[in-house]
Amino acid sequence: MRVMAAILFASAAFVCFGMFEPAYANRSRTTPHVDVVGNDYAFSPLPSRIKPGTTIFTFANHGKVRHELSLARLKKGVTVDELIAGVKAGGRPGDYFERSVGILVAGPGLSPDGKILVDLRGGESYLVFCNFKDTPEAPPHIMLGMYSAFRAQ
Ligand SMILES: [Cu+2]
Repeated sequence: MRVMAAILFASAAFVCFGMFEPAYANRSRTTPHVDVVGNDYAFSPLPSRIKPGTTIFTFANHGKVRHELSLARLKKGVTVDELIAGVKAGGRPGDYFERSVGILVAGPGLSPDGKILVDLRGGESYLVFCNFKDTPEAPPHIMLGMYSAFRAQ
């Protein structure tokens, strides 16, 4: 349990790394990045707000099953609570998206080779989620709490 708390703390720290560059920094070398860690079945906490503009998302799977980091921009006015309620009622997450931005997939204990480079739009809300299932009958991981949202602001 103590090890788990340490991992979660470290994960939260990674999310902030590189996001608050000083004004004098060389922008071409310091594209802000958000390093997201996935566990069974949650993502490391994301900031509720992330600065708009070019941003890199990375993914590391610290869990024991395969996970994805799926990043989507929500339709205007849609809240995460509405989306989750809609999915619980049998809807698909995509019904609430303006656009799917990108997907990273990683097996247990692994990171994908790629990253997501996204131009975050100011005033828009984004969802990070995993829609994988452990078995065809099991609920998708988003229903187990594997999602996190933020606003580009
Ligand atoms: Cu998952």
